[in-house]
Amino acid sequence: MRGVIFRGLEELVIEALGMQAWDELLEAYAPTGRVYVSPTSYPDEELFALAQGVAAKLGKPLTEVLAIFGQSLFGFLAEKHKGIAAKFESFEELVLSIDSVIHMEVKKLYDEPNLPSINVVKEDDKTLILEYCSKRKLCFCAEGLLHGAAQHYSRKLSIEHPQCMHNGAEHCTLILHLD
Ligand code: MNH
Ligand code: ZN
Repeated sequence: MRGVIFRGLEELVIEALGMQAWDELLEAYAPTGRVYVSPTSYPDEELFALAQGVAAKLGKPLTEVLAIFGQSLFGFLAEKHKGIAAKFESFEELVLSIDSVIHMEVKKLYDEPNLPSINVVKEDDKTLILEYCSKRKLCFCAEGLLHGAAQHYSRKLSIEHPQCMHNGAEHCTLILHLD
């Protein structure tokens, strides 16, 4: 995973738990002297270990921490890549463009990024169906990112997750219900 994702986690942890908590997590789960640089790649296991450490500190399940992280990560990425996120006039437009525009731009900015495959179809005025597939199985993080995007457009969103890679499915299905 890119440094930018670790920086997003760092920002959230410092905000929620303070600088010392982040230093303790680095000490426990990252190699000595680790500094996260946005365009550089670091091992996925390191991100999972840090997130697990955050979960332990908060006494919350990892899935919940990944969802909270995803939600704050949306704002962080949108701020960091203002041009990309500002292209879209609505939540629906943004979500329909994750693969074809947003992550396509990411591929131009970062050398060989590790991105999921995301397919979205519009079911009706209030419903989008999203299929998520990635060997990293970060579907809970994806849910959080979608909630962050909904917040950005002041939309009320609820998500069903009837099919999940964590239960052996070949992709996750997320049903997005808008008000
Ligand atoms: Mn996007 C990684 C989903 C919006 C830039 N993105 C990921 C991952 C998920 C994801 C899930 C984790 C990797 C994986 O699952 O295999 N991203 C989304 C969703 C939205 C989204 C559901 C909107 C909602 N992403 C954005 C926006 C940007 C962005 C906006 C920036 C403009 N995403 C990234 C980058 C990575 C990433 C950068 C990390 C790539 C890497 O580590 O190589
Ligand atoms: Zn899932």
